[in-house]
Amino acid sequence: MKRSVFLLAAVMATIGVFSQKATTMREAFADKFLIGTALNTRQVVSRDKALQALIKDNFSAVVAENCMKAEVLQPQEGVFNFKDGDRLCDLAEKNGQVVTGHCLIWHSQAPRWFFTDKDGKTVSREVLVQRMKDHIYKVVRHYKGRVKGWDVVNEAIEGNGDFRKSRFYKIIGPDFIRLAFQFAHEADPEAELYYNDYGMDSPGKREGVVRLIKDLKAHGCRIDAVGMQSHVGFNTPLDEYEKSMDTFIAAGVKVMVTELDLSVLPWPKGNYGAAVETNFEYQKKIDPYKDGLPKAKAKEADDFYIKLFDIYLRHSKDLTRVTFWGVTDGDSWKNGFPVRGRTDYPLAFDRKMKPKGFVKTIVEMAQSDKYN
Ligand code: 9MR
Repeated sequence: MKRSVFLLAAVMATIGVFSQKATTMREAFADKFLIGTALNTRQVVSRDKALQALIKDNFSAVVAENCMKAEVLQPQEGVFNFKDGDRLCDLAEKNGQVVTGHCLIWHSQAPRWFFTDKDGKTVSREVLVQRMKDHIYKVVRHYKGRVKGWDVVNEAIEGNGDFRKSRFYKIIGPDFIRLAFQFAHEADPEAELYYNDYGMDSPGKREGVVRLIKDLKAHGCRIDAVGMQSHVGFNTPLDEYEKSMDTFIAAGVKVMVTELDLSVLPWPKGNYGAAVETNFEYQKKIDPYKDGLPKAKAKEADDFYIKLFDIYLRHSKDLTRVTFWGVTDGDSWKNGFPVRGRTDYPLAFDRKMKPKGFVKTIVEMAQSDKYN
């Protein structure tokens, strides 16, 4: 009798009944960091069961690709449109996923009215500070308890470390950043607050961001994490990228990878405005994988992603989230930027919703003793 129980247990263990091996990113990274995706509204409301299962099974966190930006949330002064953001939160709550708010203050996709009065003249510092405050208060309070943390300010620093000369900067001065963090904290003292930017592998940007972290902390502002967007390419220097991650952590914040994607396409040089439409040869050269990604390129992308996740897993004590900027390749903004109408392959799932080769590898890596 005992022998047959033992045999049964051995058989069950062999077929995996007792084994705890995770098969999805969500399970595999559960005790490491949140693993997220950006969702557009079409995906949020989609009735495609396979897509909904993919979103739920693979990701523990979501962020709105566009519908929580100021232009959408407050298209006219005092007129708020929370519908799509609310739907994203509904889905996340149904799926047990953490929501990040993206983003409160950004020079791009800020509504025009923010900066001008009724006669079209540029507003004063006082007016813009008040508008910023009203926007942040209203939005952060609306999502209180539903959004874990906010990208408070997005992309305010140039590659050389200087402040971007945005309209917020020009009208208010560099303290617009501090004020935004202060207002967000007043509106929801529980919410985590992040500074988010791209091109974080550049030494100049790294130094500028560290100066900003120190300034915010010196003024008693809450800042929980720096978001490294991570729109990377094969030529992104990973040593510099990792150095930035280490430097931000040493400055006393957590880090998050907030908008991960890997473009496999050549970055066009010069202005392709008209040439793209008119010169077939030229267009072909910068859109080489329209009919599919050659195996060697797919392997190069897999290897690059594996190197990235090696960095992420080695930093999992201080890295709280890794979010892909989209679900499947077909939905990525990269197909339209910096040239419209190309075919890129930047994400974890292909156009048929199949996981890329690297996904299996990083799921295994997450569970290996190497990163414990
Ligand atoms: O992916 C977003 C795309 O659909 C929008 O058209 C674009 C508008 O500027 O914003 C994209 O998302 C950006 C994000 O909000 C901030 N970092 C850069 C992202 C890619 O441009």
